[in-house]
Amino acid sequence: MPVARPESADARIIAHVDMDCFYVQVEQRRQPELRGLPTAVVQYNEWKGGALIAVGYEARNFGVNRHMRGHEAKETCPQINLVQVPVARGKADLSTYRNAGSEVVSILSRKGRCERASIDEVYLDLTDAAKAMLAETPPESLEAVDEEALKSHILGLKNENGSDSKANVREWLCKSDTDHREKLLACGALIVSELRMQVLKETEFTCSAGVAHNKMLAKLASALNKPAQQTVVPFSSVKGLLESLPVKKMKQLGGKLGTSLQNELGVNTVGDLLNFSEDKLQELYGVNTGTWLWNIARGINGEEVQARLLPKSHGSGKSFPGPRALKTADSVKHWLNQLCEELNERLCSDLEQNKRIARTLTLHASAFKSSSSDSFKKFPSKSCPLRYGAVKMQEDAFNLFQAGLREYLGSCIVRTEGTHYNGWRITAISISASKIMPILSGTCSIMKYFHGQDKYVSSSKKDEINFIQDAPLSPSGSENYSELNSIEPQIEFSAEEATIRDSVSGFNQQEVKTNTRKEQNSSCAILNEATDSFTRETSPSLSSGTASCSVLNRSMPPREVHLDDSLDKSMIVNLKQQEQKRNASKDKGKSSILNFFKSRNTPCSPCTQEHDETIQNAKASSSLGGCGAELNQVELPKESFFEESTTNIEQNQQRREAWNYRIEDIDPSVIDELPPEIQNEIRAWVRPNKRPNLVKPGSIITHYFLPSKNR
Ligand code: DCP
Repeated sequence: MPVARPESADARIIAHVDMDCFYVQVEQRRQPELRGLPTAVVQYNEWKGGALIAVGYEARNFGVNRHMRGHEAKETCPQINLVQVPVARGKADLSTYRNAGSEVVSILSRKGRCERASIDEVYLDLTDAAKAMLAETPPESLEAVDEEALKSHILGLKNENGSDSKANVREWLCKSDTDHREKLLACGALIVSELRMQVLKETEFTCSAGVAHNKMLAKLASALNKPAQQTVVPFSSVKGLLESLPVKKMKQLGGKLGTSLQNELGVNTVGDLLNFSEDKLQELYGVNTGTWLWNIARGINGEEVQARLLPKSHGSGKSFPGPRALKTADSVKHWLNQLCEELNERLCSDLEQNKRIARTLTLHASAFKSSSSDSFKKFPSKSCPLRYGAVKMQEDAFNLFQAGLREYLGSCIVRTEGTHYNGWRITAISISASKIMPILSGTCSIMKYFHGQDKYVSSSKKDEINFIQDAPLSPSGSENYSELNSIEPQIEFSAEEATIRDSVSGFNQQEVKTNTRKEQNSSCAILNEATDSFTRETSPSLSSGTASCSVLNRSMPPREVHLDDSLDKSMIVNLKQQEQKRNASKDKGKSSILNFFKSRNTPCSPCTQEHDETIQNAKASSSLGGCGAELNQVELPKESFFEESTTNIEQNQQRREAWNYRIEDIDPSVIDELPPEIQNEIRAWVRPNKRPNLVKPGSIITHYFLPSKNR
């Protein structure tokens, strides 16, 4: 649902930059002989020449559009050049386009806060840059205005008969007797034209932009004049822009809400909304949506530009239209394997380059039942904690599929192996990795914090850094799956192949550049190869919402992350900073949690146990809940099944220490003393954990750590 956010009283200068026929430009850069010629990029599918996913402007002039297939495009424009999207694993490989998008982002982000909104579009908050320009070199002081800026479209600026439009634009940009907000907007226009020229110079790509006082208006404006142009929206032109704008064209009004406005209120343009009071809109659509509608009718939108250069999630998908629909579990498995391989590569690349890990794996599918009255029932999306490594991911993804299929089919018996046909068909399938966060935050941080950097920088040949993170849920038990309500599918399917459109996600900055797949897999696989005995488990009382902190928090094995040398270096810097912070706060609160942790080797509960060595022990530890120990135990890795070197064993010996404490012994008032990353973690411990019980005898731990599995 749209969220109404009040707009700040201070003027903001926001730009939306959108690449022109992006994939075509990328292909034309790769094959310069195509420049200036009608060109389109088609999906990997030979049926009727493949679906067009990007159409160059020269081809558009001949009437070619994105709804056509290759054959139709050829009929419409016989000289068109159709370039097939790169292919890997039998599906489209968009990494070239993602990387090209990253090149652009790295340039655009030089002037202000930058939010990468999709593979080829960004929002920029240029308020500070515009203010600085106004203070230092106001437009009216410029001797010459850049030619590109003079080509700007200023909404509402009328060209008097015969007057030179560039002269008009110059006058508008350099007006000295205008309102402060408009002056800032003029500065924004100058900055954006400069950035666009820089993008062209460094990447050879053209882009279009909208410059306005908020994101909504900037986005609308960027589409008004394409390609290679920019449009500015002064305050005085907002009403004119919105009054004739079809309501369905507005972001978030393309679906049911827009249809309802049309059918129930006769609202066809955004301007028509002005006929309704805020009260009325709230009465009809609820307080929040009502206010949001009232706001957008007036061009009000307080949404902030988020500082985000990296994707929120990664996705990989494929569609199987018509007769190509998947009918057997084996064929689903085959394709899931391909998708997981790709996803794993991208995650590994993200880990290496951006030091981020993803937490949640989600499966989406589209299906139909050939012989059922509810054949249009939606296939439920399923998610589980994400395990790195292609094989583990494949296993989890297939389990998610099975769980989804069970639910989708209801009482029907599901046959998941072999080729038995059960009357279901899968027409599209995708997996995505979300909840991506920097590796330094989250649960791993507390271990680093309390054990110091020396534990993490080994003297061995292969430097190691060990982090602890959440252990995965087993995807095999349906109680461990969560419905994916909060994660928007980030993948769109075009007619044939899955088209990962990367709206908000799916792109990956500087992805897969140097490393081979094998290397990536191996580095990432290690993420899962851990044997520590640390976890946080939720007791039944907590999961049912009781605010008790008396829980036995142990028994789930975390994962170790072994990272390469380059990461070691950045880690060392970070760890040093943490060390400094720690030293700085040493004298702070004698009664603090820090003091408590210092005595970590002293068991504080009769139920404290030495850490468990093996999976079996870890599994058994779940039963410790029965002793009522109410102990939270964090243990360091003792031994790795997979790291056999003497050095590693020695290191693990060193780490053979545990600190124990009772959750209830933590004085919440001292949590604020801790570094932010630790605070988050502790807070998560002392509040009811939503996660259901994780350890089920015979389920995930053994399953996950069996040495024979996936190594
Ligand atoms: N894309 C895709 N599948 C779709 C839509 C788009 O794979 N259904 C890809 C190809 C596009 C790129 O995303 O080049 C960006 O999409 P846009 O909607 O921004 O369209 P273009 O950049 O191609 O053209 P325009 O200049 O109109 O923005």
